[in-house]
Amino acid sequence: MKNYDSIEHVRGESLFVDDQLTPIGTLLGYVACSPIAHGRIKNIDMTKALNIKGVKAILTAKDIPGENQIGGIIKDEELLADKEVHFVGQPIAFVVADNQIIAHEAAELIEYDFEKLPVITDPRKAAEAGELIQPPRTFKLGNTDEAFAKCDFVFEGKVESGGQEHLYLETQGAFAYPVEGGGVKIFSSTQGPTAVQRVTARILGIPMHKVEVDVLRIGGGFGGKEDQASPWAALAALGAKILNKPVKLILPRQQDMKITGKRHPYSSDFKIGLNKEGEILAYEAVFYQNAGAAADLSTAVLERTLFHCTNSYFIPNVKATAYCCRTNLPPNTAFRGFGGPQGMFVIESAIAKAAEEMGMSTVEIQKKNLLDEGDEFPYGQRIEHCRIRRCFTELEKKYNLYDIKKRVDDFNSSNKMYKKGFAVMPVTFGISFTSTFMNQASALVHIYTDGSISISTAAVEMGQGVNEKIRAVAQKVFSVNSERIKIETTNTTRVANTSPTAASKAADLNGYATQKACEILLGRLKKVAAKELNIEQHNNISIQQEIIFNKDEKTDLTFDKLIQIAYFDRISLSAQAHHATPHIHFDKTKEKGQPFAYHAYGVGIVEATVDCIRGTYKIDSVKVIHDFGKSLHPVIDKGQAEGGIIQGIGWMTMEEVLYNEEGQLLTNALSTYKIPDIHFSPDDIQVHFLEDAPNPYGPFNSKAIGEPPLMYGIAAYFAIRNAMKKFKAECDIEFKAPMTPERVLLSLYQKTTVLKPAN
Ligand code: MTE
Ligand code: LUZ
Ligand code: MOS
Repeated sequence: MKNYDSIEHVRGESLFVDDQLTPIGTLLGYVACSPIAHGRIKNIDMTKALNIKGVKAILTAKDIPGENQIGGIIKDEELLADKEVHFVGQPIAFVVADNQIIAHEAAELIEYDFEKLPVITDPRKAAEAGELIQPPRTFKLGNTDEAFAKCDFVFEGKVESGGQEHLYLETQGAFAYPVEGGGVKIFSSTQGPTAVQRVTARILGIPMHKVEVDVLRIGGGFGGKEDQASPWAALAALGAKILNKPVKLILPRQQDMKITGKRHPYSSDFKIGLNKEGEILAYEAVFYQNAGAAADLSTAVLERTLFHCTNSYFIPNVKATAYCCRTNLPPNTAFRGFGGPQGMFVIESAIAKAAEEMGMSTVEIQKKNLLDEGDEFPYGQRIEHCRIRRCFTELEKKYNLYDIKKRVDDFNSSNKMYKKGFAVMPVTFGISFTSTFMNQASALVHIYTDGSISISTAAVEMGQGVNEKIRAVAQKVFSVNSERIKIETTNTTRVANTSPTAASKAADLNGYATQKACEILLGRLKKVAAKELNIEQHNNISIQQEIIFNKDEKTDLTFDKLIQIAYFDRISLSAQAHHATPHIHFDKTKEKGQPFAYHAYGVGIVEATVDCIRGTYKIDSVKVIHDFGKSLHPVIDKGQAEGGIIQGIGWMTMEEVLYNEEGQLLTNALSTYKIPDIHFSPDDIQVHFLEDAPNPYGPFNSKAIGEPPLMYGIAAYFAIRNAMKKFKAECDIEFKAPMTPERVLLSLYQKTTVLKPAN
């Protein structure tokens, strides 16, 4: 169960964009960016910059031969700002020089004359000012007004969740060179090679077939390179095309942090109604999403917030409205969970508030309202193969919640200044791109005459192990040694019209396409073998570990020999196949449909200890039962769960993206933006696979894993909150994440100066 990539990573042998050998004469680029968040460009003076020796060109909007437009869903974003700038860090000019130091120096010498315009950074203020990227959307089930009137308890509240920096190890970048006929070849660190191809073709004013994009692997993406890798590739291509030279652009870390978008911060309101028993009868939520200065993927992210606004619960009466608010921040973008986590944090806050006010346990309310088979989501889909209760039950079997509570209570009664808390987080996450058309992929498989196999798909390897999963699929079909199988780079000339590697769907979509293509080849090979062995029924032929079998009898024929025979028989040893997820649809005019092929399920418990004098805390343990389906690669899947959990805990606790009122990013380095390191990570992370849980909608019964585990991290906020309540029961703690140590202290001590331990 080795993941071959990790061996090369450790040896430093894996290549990323900046490691690839480039021709002598390759030029380096640097992006000159807006220093202000909103204004009109009155003049750009490049005299001083152009005088620097080694500067080859400074390109602006006027140099773009095609359309100066990079917007994916909505065409509202320029590659290089022409007349106005809308956020600090918006690209205005592209400096190309002999090396990056010169390019950077020249960029600093460009002088701008702006007429400043008002800056909005707050999504609620943007909504008030009518700065909406699209009209608000509402998902509805039942009738909340009638239902609230019948509730024994109704609570309202406000919830805030912050942004999150992707912090992929490899920063954004691309290398491009001109090719014969006016085209370009691009090596990009992107999750979406086709997005890069489309945007570059538009910028250069050439057809897509003149742009070839190749991705070997990327050093992490986490959503940050689903759409936002395109501008850097387009700039490198623009430089290459205009100067007729190879051009490389790698964003330095601080610039990457400053100018690229992040997870969307949300500000939300909730209203929850329950009966005395703790059943949730009605729920309303209003989400204000901070989209930043352009749409990017915000409208799709917002939609997923609505899809996941009730998390793992069945609520008969729901009304959720979401606003996509335009502000003067860098356009925010996809980030693991894609708006789902933001929606789930709000319903979990509403439940926590209800539990606190009603004097019930949160877990009791959570459990009482879990989804059952056939329950309807506010978007019309009824849940099938629902495993959320099974996960809950299994978790309780493994870890007696009463024992945990007792242990925590015992600790709290014998400690004055340190307090412990725990929280449970169920996760139900819809699997499919919510834009139905994106749920397609294809694969191209070649078998060479020496029996080695080459597989190209749309999937981009970004550390999530998708290549190993595709290899596993091919190996299962052919029953040959895995060393025979090579997963090729992701390339738009070999595999066209690809969806980005995103939505946790890469292994599903590309796995199915690979399976199909391999089965086509296997079918041909069986016929060749039957002929060779003089057997009538080619259906009786199988390959078992490199040997050809007739029924259950071993023959003398090996895979190598069979390939040779097929070749001399002039049988094609190449196959291409396409896969599209069946039975999914969504009607945006009604906001109803069946957007997801299936759901991912799991339940986690997080325990934390808070130092109530210093405000610091430790996440003690994370215990999870997760439905992995029948895993294609348990080592990778477990790693995905652990990584996602820690990333989720980071979002909820220590990772704080701060902008000042002028829209300047204050947390633009690792000194000011803290992410969980190995010392912060819980010593005890136990991820268990839900047993006997094949998924009929995944290749070989496997299940998507990339994003769902991030949401267990939400329990970290509530574990810390619960510990704080043990220190000071009457403490008014905002539903505001991240719960940084500063926020812990401010919450505990803002209103009273006298220490009053709760027990
Ligand atoms: N794991 C690593 N190591 N690096 C990444 O960039 N991205 C995550 C997840 N796991 C990511 C990762 C995100 S946001 C997604 S959508 C999925 O991987 C995408 O890959 P998959 O579809 O193959 O699961
Ligand atoms: N990207 C996308 C995604 O374009 N559509 C989605 O539904 C999605 N979901 C999760 C992550 N990325
Ligand atoms: Mo992941 S946010 O779908 O790239």
